[in-house]
Amino acid sequence: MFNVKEDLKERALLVGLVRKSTDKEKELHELNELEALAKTAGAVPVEKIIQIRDKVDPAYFIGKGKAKTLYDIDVEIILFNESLSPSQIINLEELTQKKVLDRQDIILDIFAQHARTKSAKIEVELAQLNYNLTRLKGYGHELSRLGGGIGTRGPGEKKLEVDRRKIRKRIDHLKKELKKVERTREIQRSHRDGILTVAILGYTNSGKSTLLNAFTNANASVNDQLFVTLDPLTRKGITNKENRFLLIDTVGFIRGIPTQIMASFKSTLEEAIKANIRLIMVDISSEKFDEELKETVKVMEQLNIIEADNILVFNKVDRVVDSTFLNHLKRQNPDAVFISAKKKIGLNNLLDRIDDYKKRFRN
Ligand SMILES: Nc1nc2c(ncn2[C@@H]2O[C@H](COP(=O)(O)OP(=O)(O)OP(=O)(O)O)[C@@H](O)[C@H]2O)c(=O)[nH]1
Ligand SMILES: [Mg+2]
Repeated sequence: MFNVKEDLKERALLVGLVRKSTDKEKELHELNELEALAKTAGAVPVEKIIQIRDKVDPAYFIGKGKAKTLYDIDVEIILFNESLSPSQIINLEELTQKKVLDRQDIILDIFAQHARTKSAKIEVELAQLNYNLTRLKGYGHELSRLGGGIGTRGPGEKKLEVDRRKIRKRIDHLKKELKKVERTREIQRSHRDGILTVAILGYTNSGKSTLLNAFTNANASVNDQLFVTLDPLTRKGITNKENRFLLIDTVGFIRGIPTQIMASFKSTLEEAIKANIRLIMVDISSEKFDEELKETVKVMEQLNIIEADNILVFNKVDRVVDSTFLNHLKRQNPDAVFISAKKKIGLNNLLDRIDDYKKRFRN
């Protein structure tokens, strides 16, 4: 049957660039992740290409010759795996006659669509407007070039402001609103005195919300998509020794997370920063789980929480069939806890670890 809705979706070509042909495999993995991002944003990825070049072309990123060939590909969007400069975007759009977006655009678009609460909406719109401002700098070029669809909508499907003067005014307004939200959160936190707070951090799709649901009756949204959770969600949990604790689920991380997002999500991440313990979730069934852990550690370093009390949690053990791999990982990470949040395996060990911290917390 002819599917009208599907037909209205924007088709996307995904483009990656590598400096050496040996980096192709890693780039392909990243393009697969970009494909998941594009789908989550509502696009239909139709093709992936990887260009090999010693150096990035300052004018056309992948080089003018290669860029020219993209004109003939039947898609609405060309999605690049790296950030593009404003002039590269303009040049590429002129040459290909298609909408050109980068990794940050697509992440921001997903965030805009998934923002539910007032604070998440403010944070996302702030990040989008700040990102767009950097692109308007020095160019008379208007973002209205994008028309509609992915890359142009703010939270609640509202069209994003494109006028530079109005963007600045809107940013000032949003910042004031965010201050109010932060004050409310601060008050809420001060009411929690004496209860151990445990935040769940980790790469997107690692199973953070699944763990929250397993430990509490949170009913948090769980989905095999990226960035399902944006707002911190706090629920009460209890250990086997009847110690009460507060478990906080929060926004996931991803490679190349826009710095604007990091800055805007500071108030959301504050929940994790201020928590007594952080569970660092890793999906060990992911092919590149080590890279994902590295990315998480990088963000935690930026937030200055890497030296604090953290428990490494390897999740989705039920999906690992290779016991040699699992044993090797256990030997390498003697302090980590291995669980399946979904199948409820190893959860008691994790609760016992929280109890251990609770003892120290009291003293
Ligand atoms: N097999 C298996 N799947 C799991 C496990 N934990 C989570 N999942 C699945 O992994 C997917 C992502 O889980 P979520 O809990 O939504 O992950 P998240 O970290 O909250 O993701 P975001 O909020 O999108 O960043 C879902 O399809 C879950 O059912 C597990 O232990 N085993
Ligand atoms: Mg989640």
